[in-house]
Amino acid sequence: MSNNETLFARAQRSTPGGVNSPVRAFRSVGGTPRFITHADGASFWDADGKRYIDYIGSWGPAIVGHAHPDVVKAVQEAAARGLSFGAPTEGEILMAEEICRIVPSIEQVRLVSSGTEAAMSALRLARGATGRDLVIKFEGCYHGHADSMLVKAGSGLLTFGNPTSSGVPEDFAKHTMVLDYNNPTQLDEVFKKMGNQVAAVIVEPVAGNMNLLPATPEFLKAMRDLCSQYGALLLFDEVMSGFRVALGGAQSLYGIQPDMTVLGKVIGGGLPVAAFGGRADLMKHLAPLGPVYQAGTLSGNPVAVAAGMATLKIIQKPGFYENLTKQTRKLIDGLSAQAAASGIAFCGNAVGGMFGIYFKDKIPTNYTEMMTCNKDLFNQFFHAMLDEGVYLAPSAFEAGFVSAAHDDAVIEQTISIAKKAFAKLSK
Ligand code: KE4
Repeated sequence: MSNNETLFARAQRSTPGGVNSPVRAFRSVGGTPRFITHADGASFWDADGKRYIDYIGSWGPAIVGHAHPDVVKAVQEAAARGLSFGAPTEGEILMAEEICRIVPSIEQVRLVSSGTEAAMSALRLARGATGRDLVIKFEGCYHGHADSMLVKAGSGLLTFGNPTSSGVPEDFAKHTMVLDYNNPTQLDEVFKKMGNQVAAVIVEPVAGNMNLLPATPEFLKAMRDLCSQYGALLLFDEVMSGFRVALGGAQSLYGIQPDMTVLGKVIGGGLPVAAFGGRADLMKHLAPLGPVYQAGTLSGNPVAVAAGMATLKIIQKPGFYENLTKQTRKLIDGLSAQAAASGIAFCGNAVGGMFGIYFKDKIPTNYTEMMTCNKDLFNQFFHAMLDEGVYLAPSAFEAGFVSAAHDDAVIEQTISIAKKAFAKLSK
């Protein structure tokens, strides 16, 4: 047995599925999860001492590369001053000011410890500020595991959602409506019928939880206009796209101003920091100022904030995003060329430092098209790459992530490994 297999067997005795987050269990791709011992730059190593080029980067946070010396130093210095105080610190002010400066739609921001917590709190605030209950989300988008977000589309257009998870009461799901991503006509139809009941529309403006699927500009513009017209709030969930597709996130690429934004991942640099923020007139409803309660023991944790601030400093260096975008595009173009040479139906897409690969002849533009990607071919490709030391997201329906440490040598090595992997695929 490999050390990974031994560790996985042992882990399953004390933790459900042997993991602390389901996607890590490799259930979508099969096989044994790799237990990581350490990471550096674009790579990490498993319990058998094998090196991998890492394309998940902790699902986004490791944008400057693993164990970046400036980030490690900031964490060490902060930790030496104490790990957590349960009292305000200057570092939290500096991070809040930095977020408000980088994302102009955010006038005030509250720090929390996970994307789930940030999205859940933002939705509660939207309901408290509008006095309305109904929330609209879109199929394929993921906003963390709060009860009201674990909902799938109802049977008919105007029927309310049904839980996707056991343990979520029907009553919780009925205030969530699930519509089609990139379908502005349907959204318009729903708003015409019940727009004045909608507290908020929450969307991943560049979706990454059904694989990479960018919103069309028309979709986001319709959303913005309808929310403004009917007094609903537009929430951009930029936990994944924030500081990833561009410094200012997807909202800076599309030029659309949401009422609130949910952030996470990159702003913690790998430690637990997430945030929600937006118009000051909305944020004033939050405790201790207003009646919408929200709290957290480790919110704004000084060591996590230190990691985040060090990361935000690095990503603001001149040329950071130009380079990240160039390297990500180089990866996608190289993989596509190798797939074509092998006669495999494959295509790829990229937005900034985020990418999607699809075993399909054209880039999907909605959830239905995404679901027709060849999952079996992806799984074969995933393992052929993993065996040769390239670690992709362990699911055909997740996005991939490039870091500043993915230089030309790393990208070229990945592409040459992919050439062999494509050749192995059964057509
Ligand atoms: P967390 O609670 O996992 O910090 O954030 C939830 C979340 C919210 N919104 C978006 C757009 C997200 O992508 C996420 C989390 N993303 C997943 C990746 N598919 C995290 C990986 C995992 O669940 O282990």
